[in-house]
Amino acid sequence: MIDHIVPSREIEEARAERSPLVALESTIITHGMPWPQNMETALEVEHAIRAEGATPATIAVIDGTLKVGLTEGELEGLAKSQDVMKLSRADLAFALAQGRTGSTTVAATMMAAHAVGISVFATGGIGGVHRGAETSFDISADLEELGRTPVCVVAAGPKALLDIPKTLEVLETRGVPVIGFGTDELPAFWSRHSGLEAPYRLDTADDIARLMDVRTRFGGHGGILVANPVPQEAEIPADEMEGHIAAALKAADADGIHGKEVTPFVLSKIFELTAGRSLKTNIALMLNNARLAARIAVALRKPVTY
Ligand code: PSU
Ligand code: MN
Repeated sequence: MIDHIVPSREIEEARAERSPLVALESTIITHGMPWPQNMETALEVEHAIRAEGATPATIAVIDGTLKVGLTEGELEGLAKSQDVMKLSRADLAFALAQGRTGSTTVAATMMAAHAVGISVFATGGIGGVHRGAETSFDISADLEELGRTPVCVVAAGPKALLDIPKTLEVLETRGVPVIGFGTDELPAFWSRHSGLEAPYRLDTADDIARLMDVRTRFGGHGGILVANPVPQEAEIPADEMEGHIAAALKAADADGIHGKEVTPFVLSKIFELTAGRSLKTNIALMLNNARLAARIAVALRKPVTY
């Protein structure tokens, strides 16, 4: 894969200086948020990471090249496009081989980040086990990737449209530590509460860096999921969200939506049903995750003490 990756000059310099880097995905830009909020958020997120002393590395495939670190023009091209591919592990090589343009999901972003030595990544919410997976078998490749690729993913929990208990079970099976950041409860993306206990709790970026350092000493280890609750003032309570989620899932079913289209469809339906409030929450949690990821990346560059 490394032959197909082109890091930007800024990313090359940051790597040479061993300065802290944070990977960012692009599916949230192309399939997760509408224009122009997607572009505004992408820029704000990069700014928030710089303000913490780290360098943002947004990842996407542009005309068959896997780019790490995008120009503002490239970001805008993606944010405005209607027809770019959504690339997970199964799609990445195809897009590169065919010279296509596409955004990377959590899974594909983890692959690219790891290939260039970036070990911290901020997203909104990871994919997981969909409700009804016992018949549809729809389980996001994000979980498989967390099980195999050593990158720390900072998210506001699994997206609440999923089956969260089953998602936690699969993460445990795949050997992925799930850490509630500053909370005993697993957050549920738009809401701070899921009613489920987080397997572990840590309260500082240094603690997360120490966990990553210890895990690096294991052979063949995968990723870590840091579940960072949405800020209180931006949250939509879980009982309120549940009605919107049920309605959006019903609409997806009625429209025959399946496979990789489910998540983008449901997110945009929920945006309509909440009259845009879900998007404000998504933006707030994304910024919150970017800041924490940057702090972890900075903490990783300090000597670890035991
Ligand atoms: N976080 C968001 N919005 C998103 C996503 C994450 O706030 O749209 C994207 C990520 O790229 C994640 C994908 O990998 O949704 C999950 O898609 P699927 O369920 O098809 O695996
Ligand atoms: Mn799926």
